Amino acid sequence: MADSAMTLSEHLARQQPPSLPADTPTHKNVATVVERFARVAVGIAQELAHAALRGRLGVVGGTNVTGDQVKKMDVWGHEVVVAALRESRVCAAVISEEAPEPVEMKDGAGAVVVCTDPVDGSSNLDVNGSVGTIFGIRAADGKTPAASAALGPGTQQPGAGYVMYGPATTLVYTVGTGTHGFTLDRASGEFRLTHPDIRIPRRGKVYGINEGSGHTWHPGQRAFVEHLKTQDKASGRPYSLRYSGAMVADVHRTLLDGGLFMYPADWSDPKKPKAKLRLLYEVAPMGMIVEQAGGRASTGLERVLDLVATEYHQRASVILGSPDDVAMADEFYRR
Ligand code: FDP
Repeated sequence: MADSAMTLSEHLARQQPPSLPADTPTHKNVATVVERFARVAVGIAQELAHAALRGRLGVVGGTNVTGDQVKKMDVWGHEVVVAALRESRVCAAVISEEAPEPVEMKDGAGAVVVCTDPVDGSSNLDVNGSVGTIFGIRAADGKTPAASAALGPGTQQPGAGYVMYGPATTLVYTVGTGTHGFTLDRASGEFRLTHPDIRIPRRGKVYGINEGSGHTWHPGQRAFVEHLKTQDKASGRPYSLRYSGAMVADVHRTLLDGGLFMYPADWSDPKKPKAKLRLLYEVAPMGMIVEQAGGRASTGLERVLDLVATEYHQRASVILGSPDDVAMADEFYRR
């Protein structure tokens, strides 16, 4: 099967994205970005496999702009992703978790702005757990700084994707024509189509959340998780809890098996709820991927793709997954 399945490039060439506003980049530019991420992912997967042997595990010291401890692989991942996107010549700017300011690319043709978390879930690195790369694509608008074009709602993304580095390296992308999954054939270095047109189950049996923070949640969130844990055979409860601590791995499981991935905000001060995950390069791309698979992505109070970013490293809460499960979560927030 592996050798005959369609390659990522062949698949991208067959997509006909829905018509987008005139200022959106061409499908070719968006496809170029997806292919660049695929190419760089082959190198990241290899580096991850040998990181302990090459002294690449551990922290560099210091925290990034969003306050996370920076790992050596975070810095290396940022450098290789930015270099690959620069070389593609279709990027006007890159917004990366590991750079306080966007990287402007004046030498490129500049059709797109890419938002990325090059190595997401990096607290899993030192324990040989799964990690990922997430990217969201935005149309450049010719203005300076170019990165400011990314400050719109997630509905304006012409494409998004992620790579999961687990037992296999998997790439999942959407350009608005469904959500499609590919597996890296390590022998040839090609990503081949293994999960065409992923459809998330309408309802699941699993939820993923950091329950240790339960005391900080919105009352609706607390009541909802209690509901999921309460036994009721007729409605398939209790749900099981699965949480890897890496967004990519938790979203990937949710996409394939259904259920929920949730990272709610800290509502300890209800006047200033504090979210953790980042809107431009975590929540919005994953929101598009899940919606394109027939799922939903919400904050509990609104659709995440309608959230408008005003800052590059803005945070947002997220409840994503099976449409009926997310609708149920929204209902608990409204009560
Ligand atoms: P990490 O801090 O390890 O980089 O992006 C942040 C993220 O991982 C997500 O990948 C993950 O879902 C979440 O944080 C885990 O946070 P908690 O440790 O607070 O559960």
